[in-house]
Amino acid sequence: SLDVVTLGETMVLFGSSDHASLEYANTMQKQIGGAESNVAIGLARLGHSSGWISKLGDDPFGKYVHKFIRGEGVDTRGVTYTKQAPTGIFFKEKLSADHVNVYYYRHQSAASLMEPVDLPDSYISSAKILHITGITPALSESCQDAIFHAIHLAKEAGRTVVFDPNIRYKLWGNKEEAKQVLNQIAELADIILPGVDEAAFLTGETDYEKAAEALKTHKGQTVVVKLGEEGAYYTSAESSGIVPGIPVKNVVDPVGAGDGFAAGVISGVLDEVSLEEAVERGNAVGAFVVQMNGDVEGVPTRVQLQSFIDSGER
Ligand code: CKP
Ligand code: MG
Repeated sequence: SLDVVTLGETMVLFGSSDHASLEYANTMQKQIGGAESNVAIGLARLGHSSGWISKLGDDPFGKYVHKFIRGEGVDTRGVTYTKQAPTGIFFKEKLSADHVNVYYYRHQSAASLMEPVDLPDSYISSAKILHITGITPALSESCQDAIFHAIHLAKEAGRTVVFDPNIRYKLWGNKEEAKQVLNQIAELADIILPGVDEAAFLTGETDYEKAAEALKTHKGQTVVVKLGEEGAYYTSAESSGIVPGIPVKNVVDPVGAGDGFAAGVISGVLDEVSLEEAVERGNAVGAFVVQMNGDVEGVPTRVQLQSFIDSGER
């Protein structure tokens, strides 16, 4: 059985290396992006076993996504194909290093057709950790059902559920629905990893310590609020505190930082280090990701991460 299983949509990503609006960009690079596979790849590079479940279109892009993820050492036995819909794609518009827009072409994509019967039940329930994000339930009704089914399987088996709200307003019909569904998932999760704005949106509390408290609806839950450059605030039944961010000399592409952070935290949880140390690892992986073009290319290997932490060089 695997350390971590995750499920979600991964798309082909077209990004321009020019700092220009897509209206004027002339060349595009073909890469991939998807929060859940970013995490699975991150974990694989850090030496853990991870599996990614999804549905791809029976098209060249589907095969490209599949091969890329499998090539990173992620288990893809839970991937299925459909002829009913294409693999989703999206475009990344980089106006400056920290001003990035994304444009999705994923409505009614192959992954949006995922439903509970597609899920390999014992594959999910046997993994130590289930990682999910708030993107998947925004894709379709059936994807929302699939997420709740997966959570149910993991909980029945006594596994740990890690939830990154990853709120994508472009995908949700309305904000109220997003708030309601994402809070419902948060209540079921053991570890919740919101960004500071997401925590405020979900709870109505702008103070992140209060928001983190409000997200803890039952004993034993851990909340880690990502504070961007400032680092992260963590709180559990045992401890609370801030782990300062790692200043980065040259931010090239911020997309994927949250997923790198999640991979780092989960890696720490698997290694049974303290929560503080797990959050430090999350910050470090996030710092790597933003220094490289692409959503997942910058994730370090275990060796790179260790020498970065040891060198104290930031
Ligand atoms: O929160 P992050 O910047 O780490 O998430 C980035 C990913 O799945 C990206 O790879 C993209 O494909 C997505 O989030 C998304 O659907 O927006
Ligand atoms: Mg995120």
